[in-house]
Amino acid sequence: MSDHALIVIDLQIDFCPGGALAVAGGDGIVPGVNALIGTEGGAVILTQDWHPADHASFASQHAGAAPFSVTGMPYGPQTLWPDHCVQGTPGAAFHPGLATDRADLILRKGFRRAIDSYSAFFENDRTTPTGLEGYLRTRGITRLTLAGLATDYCVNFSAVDGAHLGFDVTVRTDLCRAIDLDGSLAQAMAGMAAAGVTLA
Ligand code: VGL
Ligand code: ZN
Repeated sequence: MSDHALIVIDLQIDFCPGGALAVAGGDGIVPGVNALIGTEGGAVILTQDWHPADHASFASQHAGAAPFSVTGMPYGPQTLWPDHCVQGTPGAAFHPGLATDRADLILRKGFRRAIDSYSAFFENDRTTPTGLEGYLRTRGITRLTLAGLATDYCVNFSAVDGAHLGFDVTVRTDLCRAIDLDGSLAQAMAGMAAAGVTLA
């Protein structure tokens, strides 16, 4: 039994060039991620950002608000995004080149209208669990390798939460790409390092 999981974060069409919330070079990591999926012996988990069309993280739901501005939510500040990864739309699908067949688990997140979910472990109120921790613990998994999109949002929040929960977390920064809003990438790298995440 392996104690390792590879977690591929949000490698979806909307986060790749041409998508609704495109991350520069997002599609460029697909071959490397597929190589990892093929060589890692343990669990393979894919996360999928999966929002209802009226999700509260969309700028379109806030009169006069511009995408990439910040608003106050009951749980704290929330960046407002262009509509993206709407449930069942082509943009919410995994990148067509991603080797999804080998995945043990596909974990969807961000499906509650009123709350965003960057982390694969907790929603943005930082307390509502996704269930991933229980899945990993009941499988005896203690070591995590993360890759995917975006380095400074969903990868970052997942990595830091994983480390705080006591998992041994490595982020393959060569197999991640960032949005980088107002220094968010530098902040994310410092935050992950401070949390004890190995940046490879
Ligand atoms: C993400 C912003 C909004 C991500 C998801 O996958 O990093 N970023 N939704
Ligand atoms: Zn999202």
